[in-house]
Amino acid sequence: MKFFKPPYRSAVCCIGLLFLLASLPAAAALRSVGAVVQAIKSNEGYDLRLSSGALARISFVTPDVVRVRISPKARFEADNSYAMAQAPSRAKAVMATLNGATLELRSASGTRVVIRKTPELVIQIFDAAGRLVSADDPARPTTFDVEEGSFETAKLRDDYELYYGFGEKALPLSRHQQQLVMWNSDVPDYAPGHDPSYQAIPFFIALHEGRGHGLFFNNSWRSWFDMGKTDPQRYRFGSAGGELDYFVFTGGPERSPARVLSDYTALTGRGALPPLWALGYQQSRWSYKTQDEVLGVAREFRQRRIPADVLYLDIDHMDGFRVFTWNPQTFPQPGELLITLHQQGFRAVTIVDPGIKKDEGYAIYRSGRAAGVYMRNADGSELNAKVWPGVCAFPDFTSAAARDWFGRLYEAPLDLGVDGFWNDMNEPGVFAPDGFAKPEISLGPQKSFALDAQHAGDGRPGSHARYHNVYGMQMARASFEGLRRLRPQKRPMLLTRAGFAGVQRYAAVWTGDNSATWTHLALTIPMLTNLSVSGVPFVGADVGGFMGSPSAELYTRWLQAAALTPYLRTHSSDVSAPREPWAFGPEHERINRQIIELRYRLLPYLYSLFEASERTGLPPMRPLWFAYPGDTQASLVDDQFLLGADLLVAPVLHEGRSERLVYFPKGDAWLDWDSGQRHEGGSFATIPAPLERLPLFVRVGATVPTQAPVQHTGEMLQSALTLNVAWGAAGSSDMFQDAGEGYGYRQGASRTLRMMQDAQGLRLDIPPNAGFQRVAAVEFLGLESAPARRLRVALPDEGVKQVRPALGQQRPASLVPAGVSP
Ligand code: MIG
Repeated sequence: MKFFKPPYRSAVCCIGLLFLLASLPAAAALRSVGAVVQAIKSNEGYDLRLSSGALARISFVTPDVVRVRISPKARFEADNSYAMAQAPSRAKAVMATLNGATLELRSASGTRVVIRKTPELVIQIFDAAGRLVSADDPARPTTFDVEEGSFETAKLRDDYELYYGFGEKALPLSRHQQQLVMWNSDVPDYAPGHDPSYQAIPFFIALHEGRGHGLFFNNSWRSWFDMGKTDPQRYRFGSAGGELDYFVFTGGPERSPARVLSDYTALTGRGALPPLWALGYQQSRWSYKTQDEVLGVAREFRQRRIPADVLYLDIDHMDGFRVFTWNPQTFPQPGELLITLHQQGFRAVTIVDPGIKKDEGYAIYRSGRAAGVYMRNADGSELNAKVWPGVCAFPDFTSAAARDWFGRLYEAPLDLGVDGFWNDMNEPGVFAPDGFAKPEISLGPQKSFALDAQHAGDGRPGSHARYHNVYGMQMARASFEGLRRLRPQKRPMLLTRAGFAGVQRYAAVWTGDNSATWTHLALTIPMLTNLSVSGVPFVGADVGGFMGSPSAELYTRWLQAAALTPYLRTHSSDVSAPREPWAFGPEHERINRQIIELRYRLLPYLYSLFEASERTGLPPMRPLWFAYPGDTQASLVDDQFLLGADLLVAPVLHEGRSERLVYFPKGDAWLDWDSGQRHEGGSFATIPAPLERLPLFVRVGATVPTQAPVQHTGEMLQSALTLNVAWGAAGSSDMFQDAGEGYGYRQGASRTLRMMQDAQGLRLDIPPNAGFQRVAAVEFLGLESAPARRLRVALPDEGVKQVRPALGQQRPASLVPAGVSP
């Protein structure tokens, strides 16, 4: 690594500094932090007084998580980050003076922060094994523009260090040599490479020589990162305002990406288990325009026996786009519509935008004004901007009173029977003053509130420049908390377009207005896996691409690629051709049905992953590098992903293909889900993939539950489970079951089955069945014997403790009942 080591190269540093100073206009108030003049123990950690007058505060959140804050005015705000799930914990640390020039802060685990005092503060972080994790660039000390409030800092990097995360970015898989801007933006029809996008999450996981670490920049202003683009020797980040406050996640002794993400989500929160139905197939369009049209779509799904759980009502269901109203002409009986949908096993999700039509005849507008919940301009007047309804006012979601007011509005649709909600336009996006004529405006930061608009900031009043990036997640919070209060027995199903670090506590996220192109299909994997490793587990992209109309082939391939992504919804724009799974002719309808059936077959597995995600912060959808950080070949694979630890998904992402190259990550062997054929880890293979086939592989040693196909999740209880054993290595898997709704599982109303494979066979630990889906069979994949690589063994009851696959012979496998020790 090119990281510096003592003795420090102060000459290089001074030249760097001179160069920096020389390049600045004389009047700029840019100031570097200076040398450490005094170290004082504070109740958070250690405070370092700096010669510039600034104050640095270094502390441990846990023994493996370091927090660094630097304030040019030597004043820190009390923690109020919207990102954090709660105030960060504190871990003990001991300060020692190494020599006159160096201090060292050490945690209980042996993680060390080495502080060089002169000529400029330089911070290096080492893991417990003494390996360098992160180091300030001595040539580019942290600098502040005291007048403007902006600042930046720089860290050394190695050419081979890769970066993942940063939320939702239409960028390549690894963000090395990329510049990224954190500014939530409504970017319809975004081109691949366009940045910023709908969701800024200033967190990344770095990967270098198989080891991970993470950094979270706790700042909601417009911030930026340059991950070695300007200069491959260093990465830099900074912000237009606020505090320099960041957390370095060392990854603990294991230095694994999983550990980094677990520590990051311990700080910013974890996505809660959604209701089971929210994992089913969902059908949307902008818009199903009448209640009869909606009923027609529902009927078609059931008649054609294409499984589906959810139908969406986009903005046209409203009366003149007034949120929480219904169009009396086109949706005259919404209550009856919802009853009929429920009878057919469907749930309904309606869209809710933040803009409240400024209309004296609209009770909700008047109520918000009376309650004083709307955003204000700098001069104190009500902030107004045009969106779908015309001129609107906007709740200030950084005010508890506004969130409470908004949350209560959900009572009416809940009473009618609406099951879930969809928060759109909450970057916030408003119509550009000149319409969509100028792309630089329609895709630019001007398409939002003025930077000097006022927010309450929950007791810390501030400008929109400060709170823009949290507006969307605070809207989702208002919705989520409202739903929790109104229906305490139900898990909210909420979808949001904008968000910030911590958005996972409130909502699922979709990647906005993508396009019906093959390029956009391929982009879904880097986008969704990077969102996943940014702490957001429930993610998806509009199937088929929102803008435009996909060919039959593109739609089918897209559905296939999305079938095993966490959130699965077909959605399209107001001018797209019809896009129901049957809209592309009978041959495609048959294949599309099979794809959705595969999703439903694997729902018990996917559901278990969500339950684990609530406990661990590990996302269901994972990039290969995340699970196999030591496998260099895996680090840039952007056209495959893992679903949990056990399934490898390799969709076809290009037109006209009937096969594709698949990489099998090192350290595990893999079985073809369909043929049972074995592939060794670290190898490539060309896999046949005609239109009807999704290349899917299961990790040898794992056991993956499946169910017989159902038409919707409401039928699952009647459908029995099969445990699919990927035969050939010791290993174990768990499966979680509960009621699929409500919070009983947090009080023990659940069970977790454990399936363990060893040379003897499959050992089963199946707790008593308190009304859950029954396990009816075990199926072994990957057997070498004739006549097939697959062997199905029916389980007479769940009391069976062990199943032996009877290797090498065709006789039935043997069962060992409960109570008989193997
Ligand atoms: O200005 O509600 O991304 O999913 O269909 C467009 C209409 C507003 C943007 C969302 C899209 C939705 C559409 N909305």
